[in-house]
This record gives sequence, C-alpha cells and structure tokens, in this order.
Amino acid sequence: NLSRLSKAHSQGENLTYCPKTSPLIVGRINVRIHSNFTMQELQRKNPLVVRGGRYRPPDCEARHRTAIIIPYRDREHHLKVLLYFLHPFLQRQQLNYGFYVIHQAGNYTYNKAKLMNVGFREAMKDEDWDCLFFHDVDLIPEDNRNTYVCDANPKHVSVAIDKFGYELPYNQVFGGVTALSPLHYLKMNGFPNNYWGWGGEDDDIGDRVSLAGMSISRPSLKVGRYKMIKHKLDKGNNANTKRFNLLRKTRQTWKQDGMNTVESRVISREYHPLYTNITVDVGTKA
Ligand code: UD2
Ligand code: MN
Repeated sequence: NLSRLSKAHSQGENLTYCPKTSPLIVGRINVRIHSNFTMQELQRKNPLVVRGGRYRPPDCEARHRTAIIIPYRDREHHLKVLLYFLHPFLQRQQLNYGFYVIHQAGNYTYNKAKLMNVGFREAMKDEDWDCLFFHDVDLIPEDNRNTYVCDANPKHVSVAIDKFGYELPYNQVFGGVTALSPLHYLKMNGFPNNYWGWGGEDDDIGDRVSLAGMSISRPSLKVGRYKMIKHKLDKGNNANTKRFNLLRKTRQTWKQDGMNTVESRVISREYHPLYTNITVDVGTKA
C-alpha cells in the first residue's frame, strides 16, 4: 500500500533497507535522443520526485545518498533529455538522490571546474550526501547496471562514450561523468578554480586524485556506456590556451587553489519540480 508507505516515510518510521542489488535494475537501455515531450509530461512520468528534484524509494530505506551535480549554461535541450533518461534510471537503482543544476550567470568565459566546487558546497548544505556525481549535461547512460554510487577511490564513470568509439580515449582521462565521496573531494582540495574556457580542468582533476594519494577506479566498458548528445563548442567556452601551462603546475598549486579558495556568489536557488537550479556568479579571470 503506497500511501501507507509514503506516510511511514514522512514520519521517519524505520523502513527496512533496500536490497544490496536493486531488483528493478534493467540492463542495457535503448537510448534514442528526442525531446518531443513537455516538462509537465515529464513530471507526470516521475510522480515520486519531489520539489527540487529529490527522490527516495517509497518502500525501502535507500542504502546510498547521491547528489547529481550538472555544470550548466544555455543547454536547455540537453538538460531536458538528461532529465528524461536519468530520473527513471536512478529510481530503478533505489537511490536517495537529488538533482542539482549549477548554472553560470552572465556571458563571461565558462568555468566548469569552479562551478563544480560551488555545486559541492551548495549540495552539502542540503543533505549529508555520501556520493557526488559530477555529470556533463550531454551524457546519457546506456546501461542501468552502471550504479550511481561511490567506490573506495574517485571513480571515472563515463569510460565508454559513443563519440570515442566506446573506448577509453586515454588512460588518465577524468572528464565526463565522475563520482567522488565528500571525503575524496576534500582530500584533493576539490577542483581547480583557474581554468577558464574549454579543456584541461579534467586532466588537472585527474592529477589531483593521484597527488592526494588516491587512484582512479572505473566501471567496465560494458557498463560505463554513454551517448553524448551531439553539439558544437559553445559560445563563451573557447579552448583554454593556458591549459598546458596550468597543467604543468598542478603539483605546486593544488593545495593553494581549490575548495579552500573558491570565491563565488550564489544569485538564486530555485526549486523546480525535477531539479534544483543554482545560479552563480563565478567572477572573472584574475
Ligand atoms: C569534455 C569532457 C568534459 C570537460 C570538457 C572540457 C568528456 C566526456 N567530457 O567534454 O567533462 O572536461 O571536455 O572542458 O571527457 N557546459 C554548458 N554550457 C556551456 C559550456 C559547457 O552547460 O556553454 C557544460 C555542459 O554540462 C557540458 C560540459 O560543460 O556537457 C562540458 O563541456 P562540453 O560538452 O562543451 O565539452 P566536451 O564535450 O568536449
Ligand atoms: Mn560535451
């Protein structure tokens, strides 16, 4: 009886834990990118998702609390498609989850990694998440056995993307979708704040993982499969020509630049039915 169960939930009664492996998980998903539906229809398809894009399984206590953190600006179509696929995907894994869109205000050069630092800080204000999934808005998972939970080490999740022929493009790659626990995140001082424009920040983050004495874990190519929605380079996100110089210095800079120095101003926090939108002013290059 669903109404009794959700009542039990809201009253904080003890539900028993969900099984270790969710019986609802389906394997391979046939991802066909389209957006001929309205946001209202999408909400109706996800009746148990509550304000701000939060969800808990109705009939058992989730074993994992995962925040999805999406760096964002001007990708409305991609966000709609991602919401369409990711909500049911996560519900089938019986997770307690929250969906955060971190939107860079203004037209100044994009700074993805700094947005992620803000996303981490803001998400942790809401809940004691045990895992954070940093997730490009244009990557759609194709296998439901790719569980959105953390490993003992920082996890690079998007190992097999259609764009790269479903193979790892290079060994140290750490872009796309990654999963870190709050402890992992703080241990490596979060992400760099000084990468403006496209590229490099993902490799810096990968370097931080090893500089902080951790290693990269990965799912199998069979399960860590994604489709990237086709796109061109965005306005305001030209290739960062300084990236090679910055990358040479990560070893010297990672402790002085990161989560401990992120300066930004949250302009608004909006609780949409299927996600929380945080609009933030990340400033400009020094
Ligand atoms: C790669 C990485 C990505 C990032 C980027 C370099 C993979 C699979 N992905 O993606 O994680 O390291 O290179 O910076 O390796 N975004 C917006 N609006 C913008 C610009 C960016 O929303 O105007 C967000 C959005 O979530 C997007 C992400 O930033 O998915 C990465 O940007 P991209 O998709 O242009 O970069 P891409 O595909 O080369
Ligand atoms: Mn992309």
